[in-house]
Amino acid sequence: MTITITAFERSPDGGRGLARDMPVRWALEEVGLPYEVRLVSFTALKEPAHRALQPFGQIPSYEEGDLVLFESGAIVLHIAQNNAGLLPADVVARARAITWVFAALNTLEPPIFERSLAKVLEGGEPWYEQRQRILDERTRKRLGELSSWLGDDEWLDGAFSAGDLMMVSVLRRLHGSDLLEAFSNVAAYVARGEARPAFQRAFEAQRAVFAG
Ligand code: GTB
Repeated sequence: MTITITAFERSPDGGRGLARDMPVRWALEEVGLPYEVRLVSFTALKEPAHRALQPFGQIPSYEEGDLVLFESGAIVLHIAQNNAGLLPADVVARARAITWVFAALNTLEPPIFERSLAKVLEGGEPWYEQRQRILDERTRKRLGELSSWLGDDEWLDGAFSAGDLMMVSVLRRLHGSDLLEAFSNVAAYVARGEARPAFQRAFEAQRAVFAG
């Protein structure tokens, strides 16, 4: 069955793979599923045809036969639950891996996302520096906690899983700041994720859109 996802026709990140089609592409590459990409303009995102797939007028959406999904986390979990490679077979280990998907999206991402949003939306405000310091501190706290958990391990909870895929995807937003580099084991963890052949294929595919 053909899988079709949506992605930005012109991503504001200039091909750095920070938009949320990237974890979906990466998951599909990890499990070896072919997929097609429908590129959507900012105008088309808000039109009824796209909102029928993604109620909030955003990318990514995911179509597989009659099944339509949105929310990158739900899409990655769907892919992981129905194909080998991203979730362990053992029930307990599987539940732990799923827990890390939520930890990435619900615990790590909020301060990281808020920080990058503040830069774009509030960068010109007189109080921006002060706000940025607070958001940096919140981010640093979570990175410190993650760093302590990870220690010298390769991945968060045993073998590479959807939890690592989502965590690395979230942490990549910190590239260009000095926050990630302050936690050398976390920086090395992100680099390990980015070095995976499936990540590389996904990254090149989204970069080609921007270059093309
Ligand atoms: N919770 C949803 C999910 O996880 O799927 C959020 C989806 C979402 O935020 N989509 C964004 C979008 O479509 C693109 S990824 N925005 C358009 C709109 O809302 O009108 C967020 C994003 C955008 C740009 C960059 N960047 O340029 O670096 C990074 C991330």
